[in-house]
Amino acid sequence: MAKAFPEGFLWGGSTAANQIEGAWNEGGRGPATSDFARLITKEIRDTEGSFDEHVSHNAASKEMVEDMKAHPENWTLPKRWGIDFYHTYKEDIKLFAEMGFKVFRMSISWSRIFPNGDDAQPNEEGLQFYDNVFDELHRYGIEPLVTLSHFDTPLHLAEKYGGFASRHTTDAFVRYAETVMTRYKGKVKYWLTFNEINNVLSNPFTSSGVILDGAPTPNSCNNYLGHWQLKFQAVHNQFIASALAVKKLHEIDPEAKMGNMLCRLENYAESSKPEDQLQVMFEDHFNWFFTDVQATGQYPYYMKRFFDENDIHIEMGPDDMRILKEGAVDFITISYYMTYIMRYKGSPVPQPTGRLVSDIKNPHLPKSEWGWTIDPIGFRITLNRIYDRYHLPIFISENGLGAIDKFSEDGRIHDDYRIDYMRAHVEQLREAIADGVDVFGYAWWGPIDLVSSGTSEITKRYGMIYVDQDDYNNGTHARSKKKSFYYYKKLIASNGADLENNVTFED
Ligand code: P53
Repeated sequence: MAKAFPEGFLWGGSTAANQIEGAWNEGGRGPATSDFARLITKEIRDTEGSFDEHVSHNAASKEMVEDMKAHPENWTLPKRWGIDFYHTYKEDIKLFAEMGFKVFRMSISWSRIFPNGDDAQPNEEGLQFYDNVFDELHRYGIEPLVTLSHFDTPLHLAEKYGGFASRHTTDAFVRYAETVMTRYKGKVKYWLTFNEINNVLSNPFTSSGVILDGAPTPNSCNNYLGHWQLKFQAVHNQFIASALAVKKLHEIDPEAKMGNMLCRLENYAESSKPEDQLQVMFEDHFNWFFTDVQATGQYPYYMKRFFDENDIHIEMGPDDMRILKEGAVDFITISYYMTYIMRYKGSPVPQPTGRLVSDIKNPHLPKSEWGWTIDPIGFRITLNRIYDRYHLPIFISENGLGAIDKFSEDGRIHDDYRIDYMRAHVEQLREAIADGVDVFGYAWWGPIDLVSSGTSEITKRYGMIYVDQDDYNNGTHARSKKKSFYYYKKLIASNGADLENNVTFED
């Protein structure tokens, strides 16, 4: 057996309200941007084409949202039903407890609390729902780690203000944050502001409620490049929202901690040409940027050139720099799925790609069925680089493998590929900790099958718990344990020491 992880290490799983809860129009909840993310199946990707293997979150134009509202019957919108966690949370949390979870990362659906985002009073039924969820978690000694905004801005704020393009949305967010941080004081110790805040560059609508003009192609947001002025303004307004939430949390509950959440893009040069390495530096900057601001409370030097050369002017309030400075986060969180390859684009002037999936493949690495490279060593590298840069404790808020699961003849899912992925990543996580990196928890993305963020498929399964439903919500919705369930349970019970895959369904 290998060495155990540090005592008290938080093993667990990670989800988002918009991908599990369903019940989109129950309990007083208002519509959110995620309710307008259409299903993008493999057939659609193959016939209509896509920018990446992964297609971005669609519904980027006013026209599309209007059409979805007027003719919902023409669209498949799976985030509206999720996996029905709104009704099954007790049963699902019981299964997490059986695996031995110490932490459950989840998000609050903003429009369950403020149905329009800017209502005079919060919706008590929504507040009560999360009280129930937190109480249920604590019954089993599971610590909730809660994201305030995970790709589900209230639709009303998107339509009225263009989401975070306007400072009105910042104000609405701060009120929402204050409401829930006060209500759940003592129940929630760990908070995150915005999920994968860098996603605004590729998916402005779902992540930030920014609606762009112009007609996107039907299968995806064709605006993932450009629109920098608008997107970086939205980013700035989110930074302010985040900083104010940090400050408020410290006032409300000095014991509680607030983290950031970055979709960490670790980049390798395609060759040993210095130009390719320069491109890595550019792309790195556009990824670090978000955490640089949230962790240090300052805009990094390298953005000035990009803003100047692209005529980007961020509108800032007189107190903004002070607010940022006072609102630096307490800890760092990342999602880590894959690494990327960079090739020089021929310009010495930095430009972000705005992509979340690299278009150049690494010949040395295997890929998932969705084309995401599998790179456990990259995980160790990225953890070292992050720690080296910020010297703050790190929590892994997402890591996982989306795959097609099939039942074997014994009626079970032997998902050894998922176990292999997890083992390899946890092994590298242990190496990073041995290197001296301060990591205090690891949350597997989608411990129970859920609706994919990027494509709204459930057939892109991440779970150790199988949910019997297809992309159109047909099925019994019954939960069953995959082989990885037993693996993770054993791994947690040994505090990370038992990495061998010798589990059976009888364990
Ligand atoms: P899905 C792109 C690339 C890496 C992570 O993603 C990403 C995305 C956006 O789709 O998002 C995070 O479901 C996100 C989760 C999401 C998960 O990764 O597209 O925080 O909401 O489900 C996996 O396979």
